[in-house]
Amino acid sequence: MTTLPSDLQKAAEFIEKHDDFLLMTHERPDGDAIGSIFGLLNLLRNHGKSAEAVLPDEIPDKYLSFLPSNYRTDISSVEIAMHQCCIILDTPNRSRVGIGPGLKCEQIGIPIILLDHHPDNMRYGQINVVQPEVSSTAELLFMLSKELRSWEVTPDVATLWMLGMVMDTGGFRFDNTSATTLRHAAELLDLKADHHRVMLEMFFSKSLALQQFEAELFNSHLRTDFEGRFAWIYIPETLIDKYRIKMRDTEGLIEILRSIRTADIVALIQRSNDGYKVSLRSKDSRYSVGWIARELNGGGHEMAAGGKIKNTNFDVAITVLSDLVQKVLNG
Ligand SMILES: [Mn+2]
Repeated sequence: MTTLPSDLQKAAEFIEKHDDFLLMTHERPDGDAIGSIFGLLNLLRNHGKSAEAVLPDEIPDKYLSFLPSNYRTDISSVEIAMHQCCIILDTPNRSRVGIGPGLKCEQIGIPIILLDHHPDNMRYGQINVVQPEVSSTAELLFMLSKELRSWEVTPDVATLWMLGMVMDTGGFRFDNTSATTLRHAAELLDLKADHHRVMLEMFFSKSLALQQFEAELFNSHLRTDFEGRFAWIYIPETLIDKYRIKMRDTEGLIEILRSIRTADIVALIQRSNDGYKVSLRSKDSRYSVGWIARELNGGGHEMAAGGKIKNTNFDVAITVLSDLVQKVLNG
């Protein structure tokens, strides 16, 4: 009996047969995006393939020591066309691809391979490896590397994928941490991933200004509703200015909010051009923040998602959000 190759095997076969890759991920890249793209970049280059990564958005400070010196921050459609194919990582739909201003994902005229773990992935590639049961795209790439026969995963690659797994699982605390995730993490340690460095840089390297910003934010701006079941913070721009914080360096804030015992749903709200950007987390699979995010023209996972309220009136925006939250909490 012959079994059909899986999408992962198809992707591996495609990669083995091609020589020139362009790598992309989502805008405002997080730890999984960064670990995934640079781990794969190094893996491809280590095996004699030519590969480039493009990340137009600025990268949070805590990741800077993990970056290779040579990656692109912009690209033109002519330069895209010079590559054989494009691998897009951790990005559920075309509009979230970090391709830079003035270019659209639809203009990528070369074959696209998608590797992602978002359940709402739109499968906009020629080969779509979408596995929502996998903790992170970094873990999925490690699984891909096992399909690439005799391709060695070097310590630098293992460290970057460990970084992606650690950040998307919140240091193996979130419910996307399966027995398989931990086995894969153990295998990465066997491959000499620098776990200690990842943990030090991710969780024990906060700037004093950021710590003080967080303290004031939680003291003065934390609100709770519905008997504490909904905890939320609006981050005032004045506070960001006071502590000279860059918003891209506040990735872990929402996890502090999620650690409040009574909260089933938490939200972090920021002003954006035409309204408010909302990041959402749930602590219980009965309460889907994925649904709320989709109602707010966004998306993500069921327990971690984000959307946007297109109204510049703060009170109106908060009412829109809390009405949706109330619906979810009341089942
Ligand atoms: Mn991810």
